[in-house]
Amino acid sequence: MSTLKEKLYKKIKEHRPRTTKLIKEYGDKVIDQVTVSQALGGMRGIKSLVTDISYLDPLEGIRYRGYTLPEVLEKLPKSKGAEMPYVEGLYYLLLTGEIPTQEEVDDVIIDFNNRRTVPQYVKNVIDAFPSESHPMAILSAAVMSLERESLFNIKYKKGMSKMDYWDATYEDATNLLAKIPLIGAYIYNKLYHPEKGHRFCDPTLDLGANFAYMMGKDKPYDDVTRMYFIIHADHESGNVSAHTGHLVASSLSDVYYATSAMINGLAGPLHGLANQEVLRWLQGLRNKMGGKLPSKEELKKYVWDTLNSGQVIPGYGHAVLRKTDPRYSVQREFCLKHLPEDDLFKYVDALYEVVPDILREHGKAKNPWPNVDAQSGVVQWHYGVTQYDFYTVLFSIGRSFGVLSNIIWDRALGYSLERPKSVTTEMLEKMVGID
Ligand code: FAM
Repeated sequence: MSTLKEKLYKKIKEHRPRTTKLIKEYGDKVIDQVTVSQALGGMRGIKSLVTDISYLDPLEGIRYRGYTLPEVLEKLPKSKGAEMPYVEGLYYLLLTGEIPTQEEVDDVIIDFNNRRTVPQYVKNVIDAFPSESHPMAILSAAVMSLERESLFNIKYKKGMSKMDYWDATYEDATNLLAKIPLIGAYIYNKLYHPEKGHRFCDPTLDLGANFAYMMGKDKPYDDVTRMYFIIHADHESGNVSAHTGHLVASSLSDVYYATSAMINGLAGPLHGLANQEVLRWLQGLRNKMGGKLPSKEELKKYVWDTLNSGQVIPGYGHAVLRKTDPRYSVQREFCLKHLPEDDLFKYVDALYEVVPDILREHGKAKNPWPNVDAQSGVVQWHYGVTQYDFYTVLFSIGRSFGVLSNIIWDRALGYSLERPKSVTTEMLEKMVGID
């Protein structure tokens, strides 16, 4: 058993009694209530899920196992000369709650390298897609094609004990996480650079560096990759992608079904696809301005025109956050250091000065501040990944680390099949006294 898996099992055995005690001794305690607007409005903010992997505070932003993003980026081990930590180290932190040593990360890197060969039949599935297919549809199908490899399924059919579900789920999840960056790179090259063919992974490189290599991108794209996957990994359990993965897995569908479903949820323009919508919107602004930086008045007009046409401002607002997204700030720091003169970065920075006030004046958005998507595409564009339909594939790869870490723990703690209750409109009317 790898050191990560041993450490994880130790943590699972320590944690199980806490969950059991809560259910057995405090199961009837009320922790929240549900209003009509929540039942009819997307269950906003209803406290009805439990995860220890991450928590999202509306005013502080995300914490992974209690660490803020700047703390995660500062404390996790990095390869020599790298600015951003190993993604493998993040997996260790999300699963165990501990910052790994360099040796512990090295062990995970070797383990991932041993699991990352993508079978030819997956590549055949990807190649079978028409070239105008959306890369998210291809990614979702490619992940599904791997379902035949599920160890959980094989063991479940043989009568695996519930106490061992976590083990088979860990194996499936780690196998998939080792492969999904390579699947993403294969999709990129198939859709956008068929003339270049496909590179084989470099066994001497960690996940982030190898992804950059397979995408055909030079430094610092290895650090861009590590940063991107780390800041997109998890955002507590209630967002569409995280909750979909958790929900599907609650029926004991294996990680391949759950990850494919998660990807499908992330593909929505109000969720993960917003990062490509931001680029589309920025390109529209740049074309309108003929490439020159707009004045503050021209910028304000462009934002108001978008709102008055009934569209949202992509990259702004959030269902939980009520401040600037720390994931935006981390990327902005990177841009200030590496691409301060980038055209699109200047547009994003200029928008930061005008959009919040306009959204406040517009009077609808509860959160007028930028979210992760306002900045993420600009970094990719600068380093030559200009096909913004692909950006949500990058988001999906990062988010898989958080969603799969949660699913391993869901099975370890014996979380049940999810089954909230629905009511009819007529029942709601009676509850509130409408005759
Ligand atoms: N531009 C214009 N209107 C906005 C807005 C924005 N950026 N954000 C919210 N609103 C509107 C929203 O459409 C709603 O209007 P209606 O009452 O007419 O439906 C109203 O303000 C209240 O919405 P809210 O409660 O403030 O936000 P929600 O929790 O309903 O929605 C978002 C949250 C993220 C879906 C919403 O802010 C939005 O559509 N943002 C633009 C798309 C985007 O950037 N999505 C990515 C979110 C990111 F965190 C991610 O998941 N990757």
